[in-house]
Amino acid sequence: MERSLVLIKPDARQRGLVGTIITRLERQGLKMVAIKMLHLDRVLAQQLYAIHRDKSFFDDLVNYISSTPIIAIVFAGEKAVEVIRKTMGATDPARAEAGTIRGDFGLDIGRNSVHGSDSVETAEKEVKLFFSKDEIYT
Ligand code: IDP
Ligand code: MG
Repeated sequence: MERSLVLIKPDARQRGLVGTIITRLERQGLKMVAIKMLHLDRVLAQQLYAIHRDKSFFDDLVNYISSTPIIAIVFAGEKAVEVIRKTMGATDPARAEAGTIRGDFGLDIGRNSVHGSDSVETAEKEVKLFFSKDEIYT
């Protein structure tokens, strides 16, 4: 079964949107197989966003995601990566469609409420960054 990593970012957790976001994803038929709350250290934040290392917004991104605790979740399901990306909506909340998580709850491009892996390959890497094998249920 395909798996993907979802992070509920500081802005959404602080505003009490954790349950709402999980519900929206579960309603797509995705099954939660692992979950934890954690305060990212800068090293893990830099690993997660390594692909953006050379971007102008990299430091802001790392500072933000490691600013206050987040929720990390592994969802499993058919085409999980694609289903999650669609449910999240476009990266910039101003461009994300109504009815998507970012469209409805995102504040700006940095504080856009959720992270979701962008490919099956990335998903497997990201899941391993956050969870050990024995923390993931089948
Ligand atoms: P994604 O989260 O939709 O996969 P990415 O391009 O992988 O988007 O970027 C990772 C995160 O970096 C985004 O979720 C967003 O919070 C932030 N980001 C992306 N582009 C910009 C930008 O142009 N300015 C500021 N932050 C950005
Ligand atoms: Mg991405």
